[in-house]
Amino acid sequence: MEIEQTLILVKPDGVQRGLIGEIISRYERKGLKLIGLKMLQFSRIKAEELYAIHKGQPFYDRLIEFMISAPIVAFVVEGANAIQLARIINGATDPIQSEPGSIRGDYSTNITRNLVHASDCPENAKYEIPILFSPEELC
Ligand code: 3AN
Repeated sequence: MEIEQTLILVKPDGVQRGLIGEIISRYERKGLKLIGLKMLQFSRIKAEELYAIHKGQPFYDRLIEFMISAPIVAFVVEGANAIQLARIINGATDPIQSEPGSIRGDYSTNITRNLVHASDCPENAKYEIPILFSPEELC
């Protein structure tokens, strides 16, 4: 069993819709440990750093504009298989495939405004967490 850390973001739509508590509580009740938490508004530079792997995709510009448009909540959770578990808790990117019971399955119909982000593999978690959290900000 691998103890992992992963970056979760409540995107601007999740903040605006009043779903911060609902989203965080799904991670807590699963048993993942919250080790860092903050609210912020992305600078364009940091949003582009986070989504560097998507540069060139047709949805890239829309994604960046959306992510910098309003405040987000960022948090880091830790636990056994946290990366894969977070993807299951969030649900599939495509709203037609996100299962009821997942955050996107329960609350989103839109592929861009899809409430949450979670790192998709250990390498990306190690790349993404330091973009938003210094080591001192993680407990
Ligand atoms: P996920 O957030 O499920 O890991 P990624 O990492 O493939 O999905 O994509 C990052 C973000 O880019 C998604 N959360 C979504 O907002 C946006 N996105 C991904 N694929 C598309 C697409 N085909 N059309 C529009 N937006 C997309």
